[in-house]
Amino acid sequence: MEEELLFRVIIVGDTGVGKSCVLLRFSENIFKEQHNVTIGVEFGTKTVRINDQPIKLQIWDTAGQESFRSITRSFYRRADGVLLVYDTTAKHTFENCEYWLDEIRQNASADVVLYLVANQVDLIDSGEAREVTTEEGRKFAERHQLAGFKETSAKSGLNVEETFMDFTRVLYERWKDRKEIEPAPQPKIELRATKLKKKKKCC
Ligand SMILES: Nc1nc2c(ncn2[C@@H]2O[C@H](COP(=O)(O)OP(=O)(O)OP(=O)(O)O)[C@@H](O)[C@H]2O)c(=O)[nH]1
Ligand SMILES: [Mg+2]
Repeated sequence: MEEELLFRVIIVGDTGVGKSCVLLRFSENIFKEQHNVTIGVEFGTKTVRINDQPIKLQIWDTAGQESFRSITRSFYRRADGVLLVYDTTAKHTFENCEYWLDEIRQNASADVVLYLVANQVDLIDSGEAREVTTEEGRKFAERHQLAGFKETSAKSGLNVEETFMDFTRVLYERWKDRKEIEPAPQPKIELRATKLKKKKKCC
């Protein structure tokens, strides 16, 4: 039985884009219609398997509201990955992704894995205007060399599981690559002072 790995993931993006709903859909497979503004940071976990390897995801769902930015900043440092979310039907939330990337780059570790999510795509099917095209999202992810991009709906569940699985796979591959590069710990060699015997003087 493989030992469980732990990856820390943080979800960021503007208020109302659906960060908490995406997490709730993934962790409990439910959807809430009302917007319960996240205060500070909330927390969820789920264990998944990649190639038979159990991986526990510790997921920090942050508040998009500006007044909580300093709390969010304190969570970047220990994150292995960041899920950056915008709302496909609200252009300003996509434009603000530049701001969120700056925040991440200034506060997270240099090798943090970034994944872009365009949420609320179900609204387009029910008649709401799309304000960000799939191509715009994809190009943004490419330009900034993000690990991946998906369009999701926390309401219908579209692509939510797939997003987390794909994201976890990237985190796992990176962990494996690193393990191979890092030299195996060397056995400790104890150095003991040994008394040198004085050579007998020759006659
Ligand atoms: N139709 C639709 N509505 C969604 C979707 N995701 C979230 N919502 C709605 O959008 C509103 C905001 O969702 P939240 O998940 O609370 O947003 P948030 O990003 O966590 O917001 P903050 O906690 O304030 O940062 C709620 O009314 C949700 O029901 C989705 O995929 N489709
Ligand atoms: Mg929230």
